[in-house]
Amino acid sequence: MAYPRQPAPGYGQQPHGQPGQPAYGQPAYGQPAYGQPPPAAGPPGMPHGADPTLWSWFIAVDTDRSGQLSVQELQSALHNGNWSHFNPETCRLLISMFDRDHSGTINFQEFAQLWAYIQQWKNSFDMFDRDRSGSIDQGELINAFSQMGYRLGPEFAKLACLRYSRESPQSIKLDDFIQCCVQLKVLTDVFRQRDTNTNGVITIDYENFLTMAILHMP
Ligand SMILES: [Ca+2]
Ligand SMILES: [Ca+2]
Repeated sequence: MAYPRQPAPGYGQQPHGQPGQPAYGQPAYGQPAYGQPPPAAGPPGMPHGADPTLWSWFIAVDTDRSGQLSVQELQSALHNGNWSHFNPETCRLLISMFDRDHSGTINFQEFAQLWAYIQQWKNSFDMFDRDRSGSIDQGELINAFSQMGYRLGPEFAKLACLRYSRESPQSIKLDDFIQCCVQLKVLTDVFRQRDTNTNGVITIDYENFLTMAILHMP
């Protein structure tokens, strides 16, 4: 596998904008556009400006009525295209990314951001799933890495398929794809911080390697 010597634009990023950011010129999430009437009152307890559908969903999966979603509760809210639930590792990873107050659970506001983030990955996933099979195979993964700005060879894509696929023959569902891309990005960012002359090579001793792995492996 080769580390990109000259990162392409959007290196390691989703092709479509930044997670959680509204598109330029779009109203922020949950905010009415200028000149639009305010949204109708939603279900009881709904935060001001919230999406009523998303709120209904949140309270439906918050089975212990804590106002927060645990890994298990989030798992029951998230599905792949074939209606299989997201795997617990991806749910844990997503919670760790959006749990701003480090409570180990996510509140409604954090859930809304997480939801928007997943929708962006879903759009990318659908674009990379060229044969519309509902999963990403090795060939599609090679193209996905390339489109995201990574310069990784077919051998790495083969390994990633083996690592992240839960099925035989190997194919990657949306939850596995998100997990793969998030981990790849975090580890690439850590590598790049040390690769100060951007030649794709770092020198690291044993203990530093373990420290890097323990601190940064999402
Ligand atoms: Ca809860
Ligand atoms: Ca496919």
